Amino acid sequence: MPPPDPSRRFHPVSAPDYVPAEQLRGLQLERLQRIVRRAHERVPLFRTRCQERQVAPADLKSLEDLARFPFTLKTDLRDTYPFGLFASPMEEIVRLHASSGTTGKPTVVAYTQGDLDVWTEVMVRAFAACGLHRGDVVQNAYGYGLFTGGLGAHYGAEALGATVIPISGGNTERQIMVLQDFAVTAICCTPSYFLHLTERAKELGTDFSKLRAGIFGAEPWSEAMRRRIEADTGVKAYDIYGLSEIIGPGVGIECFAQSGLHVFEDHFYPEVVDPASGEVLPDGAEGELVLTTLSKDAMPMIRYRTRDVTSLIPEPCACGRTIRRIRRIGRRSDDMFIIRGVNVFPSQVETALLAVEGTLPHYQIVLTREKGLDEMEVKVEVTPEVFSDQIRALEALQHKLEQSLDHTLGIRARVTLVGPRTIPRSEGKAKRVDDKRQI
Ligand code: DLL
Repeated sequence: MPPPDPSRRFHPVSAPDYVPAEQLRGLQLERLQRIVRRAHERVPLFRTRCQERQVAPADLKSLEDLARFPFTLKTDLRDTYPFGLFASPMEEIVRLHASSGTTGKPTVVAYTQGDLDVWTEVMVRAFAACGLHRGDVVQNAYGYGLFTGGLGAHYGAEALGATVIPISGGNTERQIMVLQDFAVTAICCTPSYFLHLTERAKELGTDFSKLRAGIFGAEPWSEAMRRRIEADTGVKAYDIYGLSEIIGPGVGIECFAQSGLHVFEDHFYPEVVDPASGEVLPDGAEGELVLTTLSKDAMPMIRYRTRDVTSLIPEPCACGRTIRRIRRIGRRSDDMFIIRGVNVFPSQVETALLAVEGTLPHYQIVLTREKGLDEMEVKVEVTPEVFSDQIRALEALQHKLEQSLDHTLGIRARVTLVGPRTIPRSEGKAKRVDDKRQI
């Protein structure tokens, strides 16, 4: 690896990934006390919740005391839409991003310049953990825009001193041309998109001989998928995790040992709780990941329920990092699914369908993977009157529904109209999503 460039603001080698655990706990407590005070002073919803639970910032004397504080939920962002959880005045906020909410409106997140610096720092540490350095050519195929993937990876790779190609998502043929012609050594994208890229490249008779690392995340993927990618392409596939509400990508990443994701615990404090009772579980036990931002000023998140299911790995890692790891996230405790990197809640689909006249509230979402690309079909029942209509009228309705879905979700889905009472009724929880995607 080339020597660090002293003119760079962030030095992966001086990162606190290796500090002794005791020192790290001290730092976490100090930061936690500050951020809880800040949220209590500036965010009315948090203050009210604390009062209801009869707990105050002064009660936070140890890290374990955090368990006495209230959770923050995704619906809290919706209920205070758009800016209700901000703890900084607008003049100090330099960036907004957004991700899918559970219904029509997105959830909005904010950053001060200091927050962006923290984000860049954790992304530098993330890239360094999987062996990237100055001289690497990084094709950043995460979407740029309101999604945090593009800009998060961009700033991190640039601050690391790598050469960034800000290609964003989509346009597969151009991605393949750039991968080859620009001698790309690392790619950032969703694992399913990488599968699609490699399938298409094979069809075109192209290979990516210089590509050695993929930084894949934003959706669940499996060990089997990693094995497939690595065997087929020779690219080392690293899992990166993050979520907009906490910062974006860079909450955690795998190191060369590829056995769990190191969480940048000096900025994001992890707890794992029982999804039903909310009780904190011991290290090693599987449950829902709850994260608290320790240094984010614009929008501190105290005990944010991620709905991502994992466990904390207590054993030390072969790489020597002292920051703890979480197991790869395979599923969620709610019904959100991710398609082509976009988060979708069935409730959003429902909102979009019911906005159009002539449909019944019975639908099923079928997810498949064709040539490595995720496809979404929505089967929806229509009223008997509509169903006996002319084919033209049915086509028009189908088109309207597809437009409504595109408008609400920001992705294309195929709509199939079906007759009344053809979608299986359930006796308990409706199974809205039939996920047929393998690996
Ligand atoms: O997906 C941030 C990100 C961008 C992460 C690029 C990694 C790479 P959101 O759009 O807010 O943010 O979606 C967050 O995506 O709660 C998980 O359910 C899921 N997710 C993200 N990374 C992984 C991963 C970005 N590595 C939601 N494995 C999270 C499994 C993941 N699920």
